[in-house]
Amino acid sequence: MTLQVYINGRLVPKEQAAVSVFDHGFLYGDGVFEGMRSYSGRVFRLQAHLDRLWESARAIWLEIPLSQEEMTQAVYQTLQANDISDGYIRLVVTRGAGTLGLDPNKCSDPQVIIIADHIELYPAEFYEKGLHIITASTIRNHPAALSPRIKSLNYLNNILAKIEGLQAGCVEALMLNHKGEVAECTGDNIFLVRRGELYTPPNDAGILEGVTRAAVIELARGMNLPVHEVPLTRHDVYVAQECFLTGTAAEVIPVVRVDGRAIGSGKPGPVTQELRRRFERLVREQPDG
Ligand code: PXG
Repeated sequence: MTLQVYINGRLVPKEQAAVSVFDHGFLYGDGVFEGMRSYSGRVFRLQAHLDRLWESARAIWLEIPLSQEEMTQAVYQTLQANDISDGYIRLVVTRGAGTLGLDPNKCSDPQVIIIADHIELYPAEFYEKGLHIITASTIRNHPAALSPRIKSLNYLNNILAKIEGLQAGCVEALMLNHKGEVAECTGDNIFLVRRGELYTPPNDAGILEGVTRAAVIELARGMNLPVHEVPLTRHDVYVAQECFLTGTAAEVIPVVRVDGRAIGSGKPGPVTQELRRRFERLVREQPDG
């Protein structure tokens, strides 16, 4: 069966789902997006993803031509049309077609696209053995240039860091912020365990406010595990007992080596494994929203 893509209120076969070459999303990366997952037919934390999409849009002066209720219906309609219960959902809102100039006022028709597909998971081995990552030399966008809190269609910053990681044989790469502090990875947030407590960079450290990150913080608090959202340096990473990443695609994934150094025992640690187990339970239990 051909994948059906939602575009501006219609479901069409993927070959027909297209935007104009004059779309400012294409010409300038002028738009916003979300990546979400559904588990057993329910979208995990849909409301949090919609809120982030709407905030990203507001930050770039883009009005989404749908209500959140309409977007919710469209998301489920797209999942059902493709008979997907465990999948990946990409929401994209572009500025729409305009002229070859920058002026967003010349764009009249924001494009709303929903793609629901089967998810490509990391191999089980990555979760059992843990990831090796490196620190990229490409830093996260300076917040005064383009706030990392905006999930915009311009991901070049992260793509350049991802290339550095791939060239070093790593599927993820650590990015620092403009102050040299630890920010996040190219598509995942980072956590450390030290003396049995959890550490993660704060929202103003130049990170995307991850939905998975927020869920893991809640889980940790439910385990009476103190969570510190504080600025971190690479030194903190190197001396941590455990390190793991969180993200919609990876969920909770252990990191066992950073820049060639073993983290803690060099094996996935007990806190990481317990949080991963609890997260797996949470995504299956979670009511809509
Ligand atoms: N940081 C960045 C820069 C991200 O892009 C996260 C952290 C994790 O956020 P969530 O809300 O997912 O916990 C992201 C999320 C992809 C892909 O296709 C990227 C993300 C999510 C899903 C898929 O590479 N980025």
